[in-house]
Amino acid sequence: MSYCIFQTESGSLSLLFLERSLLIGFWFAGASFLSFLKKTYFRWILFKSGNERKINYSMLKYLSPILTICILMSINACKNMPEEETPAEWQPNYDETKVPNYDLPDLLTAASGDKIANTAQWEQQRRPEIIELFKEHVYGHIPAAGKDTLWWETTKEDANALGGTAIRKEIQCYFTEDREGPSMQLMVYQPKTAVEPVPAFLALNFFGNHSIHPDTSITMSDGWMMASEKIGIVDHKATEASRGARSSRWPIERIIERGYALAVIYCGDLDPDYDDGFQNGIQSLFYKEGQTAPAANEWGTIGAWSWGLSRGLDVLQQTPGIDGEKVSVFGHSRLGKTSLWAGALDERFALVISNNSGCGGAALSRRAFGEAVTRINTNFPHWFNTNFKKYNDKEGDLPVDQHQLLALIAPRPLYVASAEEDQWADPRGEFLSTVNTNPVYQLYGLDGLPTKEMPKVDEPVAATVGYHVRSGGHDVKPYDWEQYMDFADRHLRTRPIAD
Ligand code: GTR
Repeated sequence: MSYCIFQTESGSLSLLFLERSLLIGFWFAGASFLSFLKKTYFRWILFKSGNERKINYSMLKYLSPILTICILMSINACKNMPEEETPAEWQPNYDETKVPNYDLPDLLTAASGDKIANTAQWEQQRRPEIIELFKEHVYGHIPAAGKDTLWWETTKEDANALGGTAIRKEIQCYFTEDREGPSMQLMVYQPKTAVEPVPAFLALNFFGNHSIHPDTSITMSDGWMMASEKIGIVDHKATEASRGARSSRWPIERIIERGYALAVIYCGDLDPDYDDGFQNGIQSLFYKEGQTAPAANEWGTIGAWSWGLSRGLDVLQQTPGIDGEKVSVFGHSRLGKTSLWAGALDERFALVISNNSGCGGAALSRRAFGEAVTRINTNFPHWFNTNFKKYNDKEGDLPVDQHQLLALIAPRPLYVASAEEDQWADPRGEFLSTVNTNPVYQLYGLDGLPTKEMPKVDEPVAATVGYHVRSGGHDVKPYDWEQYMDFADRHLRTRPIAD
């Protein structure tokens, strides 16, 4: 993967000079040709009228000053050229020895310089301050204005899903009074035999709710989708081939067997994942009179997705059979960045899981290892707010780093997972960020992550904070889910599951 940024090497400058001189030369040649045509035309008119006289070609005497001006202008254009004009390759750094030296912003020192010594100070002073910084500089503020209407209806229910072991519901959640307005579909699988409300995992998915299981009775999502032949997306629309195309990431039968519910939402219902200037997502519901795009410090797509997760939680908390106090928020990759932000903002989430979330998720930005801020902002300008772009190639200037995002989840349980081959997401940066949350967990008298050493591959470590680096690449595997469910068992279950 490579892309161009621009640099000012002298070689590139001479090339640019040549290019601009040629261009100006072409303009001049064009102008001379037009002037020649004009003269020939007049000559013909004069000839026809019998008044031909000697034409004065003295214009040629202007040629040399014009050429000189052209060359001077060209030199000047190159001198004044903004720094970003000469293309060069951007290369990710995968070399630990080239990771810049950095100091992480201190979790327990407030902006005022006050030392945070107890949970009250953390909760009343430092935590809100850090949230504010993330809103202002990274994920954006959620506009206060807007119609925050939410109502829902169950549009489909299958009481015998998964061979009779589960109930499956499709719940349409509307954000305006009418059904034609923007809405999202929450699909819930819950164990059929549970005798009491069960804990649930809530997550966004990339390709529609129907992509997580091949069951043909699941309503196919008709929204815009990212192009993917492999998943069966044609012209940005789901086709029958996309049914269950992502089922390997969602071991639903196993989740049900272990006594959990699974609730999913297609992220594109909230904001389709492309840069359209925020016309088609839920952001427009929040625009003030005359506003056409979020302000520089307002939310982007990740902000909108995380807002949607909280609306999903609103609904789940009122869904019979679900224990609304025990909902874990889960997300992979860009949706892992989202689950972290949702979990940080919405303390009703009982447990937070980030799977391979990388840059802008669990990984420390200051390491600039693998995907870096400039790259993510260039490829996905709509994910974060506009202010975040100020930190392209300037991670050290960020007033926050990602360990602070993770620490906002304390004292609730947090699990971060990396994958060994997913160097793009910087597994080491994800681990360091996770372990650096410990001071806040310790304020609560809790063990955060019980190790300072990065654990070996496939050897999970966990106390109130859990971490593993799985063998293999960027993906969600049954192995990951087993760790998440073990972790949730430890933290959310007070008694054994009834059969
Ligand atoms: C990559 C992006 C990552 C990650 C990933 C994903 O292209 O660079 O930050 O989010 O996509 O979401 O699968």
